[in-house]
Amino acid sequence: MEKIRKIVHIDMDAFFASVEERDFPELKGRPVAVGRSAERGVVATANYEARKYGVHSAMSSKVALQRCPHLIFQPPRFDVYKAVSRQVHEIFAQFTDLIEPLSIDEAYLDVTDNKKGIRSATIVAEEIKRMIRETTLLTASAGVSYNKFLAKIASDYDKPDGLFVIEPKDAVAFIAQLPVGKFYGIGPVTEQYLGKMGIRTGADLQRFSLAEMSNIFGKNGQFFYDIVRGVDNREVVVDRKRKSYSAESTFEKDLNGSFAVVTELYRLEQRVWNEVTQAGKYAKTVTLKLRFADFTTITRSYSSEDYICGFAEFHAIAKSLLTKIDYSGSGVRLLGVGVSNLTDVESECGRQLSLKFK
Ligand code: TTP
Ligand code: MG
Repeated sequence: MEKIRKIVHIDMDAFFASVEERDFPELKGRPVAVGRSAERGVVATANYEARKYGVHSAMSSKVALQRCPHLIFQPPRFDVYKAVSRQVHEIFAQFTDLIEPLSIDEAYLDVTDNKKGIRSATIVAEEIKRMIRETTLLTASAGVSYNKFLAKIASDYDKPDGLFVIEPKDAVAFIAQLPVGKFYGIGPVTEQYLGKMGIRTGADLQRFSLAEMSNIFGKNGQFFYDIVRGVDNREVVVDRKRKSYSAESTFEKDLNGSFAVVTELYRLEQRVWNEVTQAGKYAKTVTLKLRFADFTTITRSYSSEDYICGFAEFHAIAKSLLTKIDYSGSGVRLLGVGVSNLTDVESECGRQLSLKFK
């Protein structure tokens, strides 16, 4: 029989905002967003106080201020967040080498055979949380289960400062009561679409056959069929080198006209650029993706000779790619932008900027 794995998922709580509160104690108890309050600013994250007002990641700063007029904006300090992320990673490495980082503040750990010989994954998770608190003065939430899907859902279930365990025997019942929006890969648009068919919980999904799941989820039918039954055999993949960074949005109402499209594109560019900057990467290639109301999808790429180092250059490239696509006759259903061809090395970027964008 296959050995039951012990997977822990760790996710720092309101990460950037918690670091700001830690370093600026006068912020304690007040609603805080990390980001810029400028006209086109976007909230990177908000503390739990601000979330009570409906402020959340990726929201425009303007809307955030409408929802919470006394919101305090803190400019991001990526170097500090990266340093904390490294400290947390060093703690993980004391337990296992099977670490799969998902983002700056999240990782999966396979602790089945851990370095400290601790039998209980719950005790491993408690230890990690305690060490994170002592070393960084910050809290993390932990999820413990026998696969990645359930461990990630578990860490989200009891946030902040949570520890939630899903035992194999409880998995199917646990999944049954989950709202579909909590499933990996089901965003607000899909959630709404499923809701129209009366599919609201895991139990609703558990009733479908594999063929029916494939009708709903296309090529992901098998994946969803398995996970609603608590089956997820994906391994914890160590040091998966990211080859690209991208962000895309499907719109509830198709976008019409260049103003709307350029505005949304700018938002997506900011998300991508934040991620790339946080990861300390430089990119050469920019790719733009548009899907029209009739589902036709177009992608366009441009590769720069030098690594792109400024947001302005990235924005100029993305915008010039957009001008090559004629979307005047059709609504835009999905918009995406990404960068690839990455390096860690800071280069002499932008040398030829003035030549390229004259
Ligand atoms: P998350 O773990 O998604 O969020 P969080 O840690 O702020 O809050 P939670 O307690 O719910 O885990 O993201 C980690 C950090 O990544 C977050 O602090 C800021 C950054 N981030 C962005 O810059 N833009 C985004 O759209 C998101 C989702 C996160
Ligand atoms: Mg987090």
